[in-house]
Amino acid sequence: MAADRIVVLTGAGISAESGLATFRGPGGLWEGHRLEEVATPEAFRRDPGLVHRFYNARRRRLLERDVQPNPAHRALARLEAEWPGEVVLVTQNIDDLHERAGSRRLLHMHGELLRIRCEACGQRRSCREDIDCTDACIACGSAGTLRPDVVWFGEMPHGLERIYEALSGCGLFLAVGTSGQVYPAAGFVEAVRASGAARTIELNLEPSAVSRCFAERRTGPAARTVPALVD
Ligand code: BJW
Repeated sequence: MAADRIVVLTGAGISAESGLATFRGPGGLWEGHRLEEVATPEAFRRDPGLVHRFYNARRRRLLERDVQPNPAHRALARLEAEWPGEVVLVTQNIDDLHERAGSRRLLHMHGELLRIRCEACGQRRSCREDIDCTDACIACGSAGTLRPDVVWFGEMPHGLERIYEALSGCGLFLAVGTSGQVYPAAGFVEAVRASGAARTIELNLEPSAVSRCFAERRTGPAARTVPALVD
């Protein structure tokens, strides 16, 4: 049964051809900053205005008409619909392009851009507008306590127990468009290899930090390599 399970891990590279910037490298989202210094709860406390402006801009970009799922997102949705076994899609991305492409069994391990949460009462809600650091929470009325519902460095990613359960004994593990620089996601391939004889395939434009851990590699843009693998 588990050997029929496919686990797919996606990263920023899968959404690049939909018009969303990746993090690292030239033109990356945090160019000129050390990502580990800005994507942290401490950075948010230091300068909440800057962090809100950054996520407001990304939220607005995500909601622009030209940002749409690309053939890679759609191929993974088809895989879920058509594979007779189980497909578990784990994304590090905070965009909603997998949902829009039709994926249903999806886990956002680093949170979601279109959600905010209140640090005072914990309420989470969907959000498609700009957030200001003085805005009040509609549930508890506290002002200045809203933050993007995303996972920064030093915070616990979502769903890890379910993810490791799915990885354990799966038949195929695919990693698409991720640089392999952020843990625990970068360690998933090792966990799979340690737990059984799964086939492991990396799809990326270039070698990642963990390429050597994969048995197979497909090089090229995800919008080409993912449909070629799935169909
Ligand atoms: C294409 C393409 C095309 C481009 N087609 N491909 C073990 C060892 C060392 C350190 C740690 C460790 N375990 C934990 C840590 C600490 C830390 C960490 O990893 N640090 C590293 C710097 C080493 N990890 C954490 O803190 C994590 N939490 C944790 O481990 O909790 C456990 C714990 C907590 C507390 C106490 C005790 C234990 C949390 C990590 C959170 C990461 N958050 C971010 C921001 C999310 C919100 C947002 O989006 O703004 O997540 S950082 C950023 O990096 C974002 C991404 O999801 C993540 C990964 O980036 P990704 O997707 O790989 O993008 P890029 O840009 O790096 O790469 C793009 C790739 O695509 C490239 O390879 C291109 O080639 C490719 N590409 N175009 C195909 N068309």
